[in-house]
Amino acid sequence: MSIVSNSIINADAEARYLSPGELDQIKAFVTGGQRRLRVAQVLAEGRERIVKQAGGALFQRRPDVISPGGNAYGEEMTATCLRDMDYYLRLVTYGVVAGDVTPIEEIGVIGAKEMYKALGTPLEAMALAVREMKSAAMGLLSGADAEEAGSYFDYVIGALS
Ligand SMILES: CCC1=C(C)/C(=C/C2=NC(=C\c3[nH]c(/C=C4\NC(=O)[C@H](C)[C@H]4CC)c(C)c3CCC(=O)O)/C(CCC(=O)O)=C2C)NC1=O
Repeated sequence: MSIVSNSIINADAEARYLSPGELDQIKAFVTGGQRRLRVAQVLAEGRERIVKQAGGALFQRRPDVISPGGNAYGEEMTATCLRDMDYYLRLVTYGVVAGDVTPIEEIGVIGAKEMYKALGTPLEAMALAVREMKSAAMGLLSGADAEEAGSYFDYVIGALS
């Protein structure tokens, strides 16, 4: 949920106009809009490169996950692993656009740890995969753009740790 819809829901629940404080927050959200859209676009356009580079780094640091007995062993499982990485990158772009972690939380965080435990997917390796995607993404962004995106990657890393 973005700050706009959230503020409206809160204000309407009390049948009141948006407060000056809420309008200020919305103003900041709108002012940062161009930047957030630019960041989301860079990440979306760089998705293949980001996932490929981060996947390579992950498998180099955790060869066990793609070795016999590993959760991502075999072509199909490795592809599923890379797909999950792309899922989280996509969710990061949702967070960037919304300016809020709620979409990431609702789509990909609630119940995720339990699910990965049930699948036998090592959570530290999953978190490492997202950390490697952050590193790869940082190579495509700079300054405030990198900071903006970085905070959503950090949210996912924290949520999977
Ligand atoms: C958009 C929200 C969303 C998420 C997050 C999601 C994750 C997700 N990952 C899954 C499997 C999986 N996820 C992985 C991932 C990995 N294994 C490792 O060792 C690595 C550390 C890691 C890659 C970095 C693997 C290998 C499987 C298949 C496991 C299996 O079938 O035994 C599954 C089980 C069903 C399936 O195979 O598709 C789900 C639901 N699905 C969703 O809809």
